[in-house]
Amino acid sequence: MRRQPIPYQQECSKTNALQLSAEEAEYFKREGYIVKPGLIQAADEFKRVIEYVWDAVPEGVMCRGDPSTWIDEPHKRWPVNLAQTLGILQHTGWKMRSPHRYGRETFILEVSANHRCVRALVEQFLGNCVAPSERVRGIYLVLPKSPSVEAKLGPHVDHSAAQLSAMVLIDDIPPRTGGFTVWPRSHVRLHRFWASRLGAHFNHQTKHEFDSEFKAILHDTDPVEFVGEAGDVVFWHPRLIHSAGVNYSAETNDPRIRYVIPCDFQKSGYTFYDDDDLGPGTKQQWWVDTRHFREDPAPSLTNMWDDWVI
Ligand SMILES: O=C(O)CCC(=O)C(=O)O
Ligand SMILES: [Fe+2]
Repeated sequence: MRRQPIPYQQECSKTNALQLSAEEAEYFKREGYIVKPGLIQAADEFKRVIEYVWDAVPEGVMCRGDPSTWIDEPHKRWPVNLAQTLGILQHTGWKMRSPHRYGRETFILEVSANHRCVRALVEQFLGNCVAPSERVRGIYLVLPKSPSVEAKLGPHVDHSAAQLSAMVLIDDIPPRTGGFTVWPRSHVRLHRFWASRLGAHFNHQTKHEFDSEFKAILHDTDPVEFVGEAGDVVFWHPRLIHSAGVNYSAETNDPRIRYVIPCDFQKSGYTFYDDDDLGPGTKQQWWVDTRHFREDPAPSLTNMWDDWVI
């Protein structure tokens, strides 16, 4: 039996939202995430983002005012030819993203990756040499699952080459409503099995050890599911095992959709290159704003936090 996710509860003392305290920095290093509640105060802009999402929904797929259309397998009505221009709707997950449009809009960047309060935090993790973001991954939705359908978490690691990632909550997310979910401490436990500190490739000589540690983590670690309110931001280490949550809200009298904007950050000044084999690049993982770089060293027992200012 897989462990059930525990809804996030604030674990660090309350601090000034714009400051990363020493306690929060230590917590982030150990657990792999911290939450900054209410970091982005932009209720009107968040409403606009959600309207923008609904304006893009293709005719006949689902209706904003009729939750039954979110639940009765709308992925089966999703026009296949829209995957490149509008993203895919797979089961209950719609990743609204595209190479040139969705995820690159100035108004989306301004309420997420490039918001001044997000940048203030990024600077306290990585220093002041992170270029403004050119894109976020997109707007990621989790629709309520039909009560008659089984759904499970999909724990995985990303191949993003990012140094720091963030999830911006665009709407309130109650428990069991699809909240982003992580396996705390997995970033540290898996660090040594990668080919480089941040790149997308596994070290193939230790791939079987990676796989058994991955399994052990799922077995011994309770996942944490981020619940919260619009404007909360979860900063997370991109090496964490994570998953979109399962949205059970169709089983309540308040079916609701989960909306988040995933963002990625890295320091500038390196020799960046596209990796067409495993991304990010124009062919693979194009939705990530970070790149591989030549100076990325092999992982060692001591180099996990080199380049960070925490
Ligand atoms: O939608 C989510 O909560 C998770 C998305 C995810 O796993 C990803 O962007 O790699
Ligand atoms: Fe992921």
